Amino acid sequence: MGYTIAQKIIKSHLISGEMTAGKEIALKIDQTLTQDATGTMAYLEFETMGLKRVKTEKSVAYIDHNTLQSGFENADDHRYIQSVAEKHGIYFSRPGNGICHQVHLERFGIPGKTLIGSDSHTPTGGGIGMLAMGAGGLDVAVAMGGGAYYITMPKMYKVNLTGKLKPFVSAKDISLEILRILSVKGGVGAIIEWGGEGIKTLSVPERATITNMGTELGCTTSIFPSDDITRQFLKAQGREKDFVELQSDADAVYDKTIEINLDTLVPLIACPHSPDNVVEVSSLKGTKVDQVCIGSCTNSSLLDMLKVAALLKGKTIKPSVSLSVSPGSKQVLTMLSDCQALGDILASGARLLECTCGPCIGMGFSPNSAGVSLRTFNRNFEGRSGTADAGVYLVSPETAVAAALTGEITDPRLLGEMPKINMPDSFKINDTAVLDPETEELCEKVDILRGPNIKPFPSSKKVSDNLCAKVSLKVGDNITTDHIMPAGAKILPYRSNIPHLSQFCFGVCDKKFPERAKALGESIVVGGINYGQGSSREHAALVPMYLGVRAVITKSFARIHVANLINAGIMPLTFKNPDDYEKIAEGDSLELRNIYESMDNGEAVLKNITNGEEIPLLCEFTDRQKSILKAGGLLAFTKEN
Ligand code: MIC
Ligand code: SF4
Repeated sequence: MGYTIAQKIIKSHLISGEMTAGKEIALKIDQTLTQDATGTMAYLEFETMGLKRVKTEKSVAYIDHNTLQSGFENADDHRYIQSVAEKHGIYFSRPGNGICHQVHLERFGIPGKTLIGSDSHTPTGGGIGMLAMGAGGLDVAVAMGGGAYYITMPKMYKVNLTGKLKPFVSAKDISLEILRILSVKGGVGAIIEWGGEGIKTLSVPERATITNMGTELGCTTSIFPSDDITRQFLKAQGREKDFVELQSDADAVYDKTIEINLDTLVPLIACPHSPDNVVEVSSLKGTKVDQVCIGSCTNSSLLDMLKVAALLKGKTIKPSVSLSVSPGSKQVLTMLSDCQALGDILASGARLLECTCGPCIGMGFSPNSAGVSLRTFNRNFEGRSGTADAGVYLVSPETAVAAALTGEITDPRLLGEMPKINMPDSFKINDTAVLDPETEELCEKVDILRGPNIKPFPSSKKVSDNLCAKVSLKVGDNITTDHIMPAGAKILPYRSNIPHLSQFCFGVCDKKFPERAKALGESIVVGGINYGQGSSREHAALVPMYLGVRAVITKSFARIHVANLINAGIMPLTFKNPDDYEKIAEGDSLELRNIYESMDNGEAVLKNITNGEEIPLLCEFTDRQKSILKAGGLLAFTKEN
């Protein structure tokens, strides 16, 4: 039996475990990336390991999220990360150099290598055939220290593309179509390989849009073959030497195959508040639009920006619309400016934002109250934009421009003729905004610069054999980490200050949660399907841990979050019968006895003291996970070992 592309990379990086779907495997990690919103915590964790240098082939620290320096906090965190990077052998991408995923694709990604990043959109690297996965900061810290990355061996899905996209239909519409087909939980436990004749019509930036947004399917990662198109891209980036060809074997076996015919695809749009709430753009024709944002790690490549510039050229946006454009990297911005395309964008009335995440994470440019915002981004979770009652829609750059020009949701095919855009034969290369680390001989001399915003890491507790606690919160299906630990310009600067962050925990669901959880001392949270989807932020586990949450019981979990809970020493448990979710109410007292024995059996019986119900739960953990929980989290476990 042959191998899929992902299986080939896994096989060549396997440290331990069996390559059978559902079993735990340990992988050697070649590259890591961090961004600043998760990086400060990741480097604090790395520092506790007491290592002199990172042990990866390449580790890069990006500053791209917390760039709105409205106080000392973000600036202090940037300096901290810069000094840690310099000291410990990590490349440092300065603020303004671009969004981590875009820059990593341009300058560092290598087909066939493994990459983990403390950001859920790390799978962007799958656009050039990397096995690239999002992870919690602590897992990235361990990988920087040379430790393995543990995942559950995924199932293999294949998406076969046939045909060719019609004008005004683009890669983003392919992403939205697969979300429409599979939903935000349809990829959990799987790696999605993209193939078929249709991929030959897709450039690397288009492929990267698709692997980027694959994250929204909940999958472990997404990957394209590394072929001639990949070679061309790397050559244009002056990195042809990094090219290796990667294809799946003809007799590779997939657990599921999905067919998409590009010829019949039309412009799509994801409605509030979920990326899988997808309909045809034409069905919302005439809906008034207040704001349009173009950029984010999904659609900020040079190709995207050139399209936008060509469509805006010589036109003026509607006075009722506020349009922002954030190029993905300094390279993109420089090339846009060199070819005058930037002038066309600005002349249309657009506002140019920095080459950062910006509005995508609520870092400025929040919509007006009850505003309708069309964004080329990947997430439209409730409240994420920074305006609680805004309606955020996800669209392609083409649909975004159509809305900016007409002031309403408009099928971009009505814009006339699509200008022809070509990928350049060579990109403009200037890596001055990437700082090399200090040499091994001199690194001792580098001082770490710590600001007052960095507060001590909260200590976790060991999982004890018995737990008796009240339910501090009961939530529904598809709760995102943006619900658990919201982001935005006001909160993000405190990512290295868990006590401060804790005031906002579960703010989207119930503002009284922090107070209640604190008063209870220890408590349990109950959730529905796909709990913890979205961002990789380990803060969505560390903050509940700080507030005394000892266990989370759900119908199912998202991959990165469940790992973060275990790393924080919080027990993730699932209902054996999902309907039993109804047998627990907020405020109920729950009891779990003989937890250690239950962990060994994989099953536990939960007693609801309040109503007398006995509820069977699954507590299936690997030996490693059991030891981490018993030690009180991965940091404590790593120190013990
Ligand atoms: C996001 O898109 O939600 C983020 C902000 O990039 C997060 C990381 C974070 O919360 O810092 C992610 O995707 O993991
Ligand atoms: Fe940044 Fe948005 Fe991409 Fe997250 S999804 S990395 S916030 S651009």
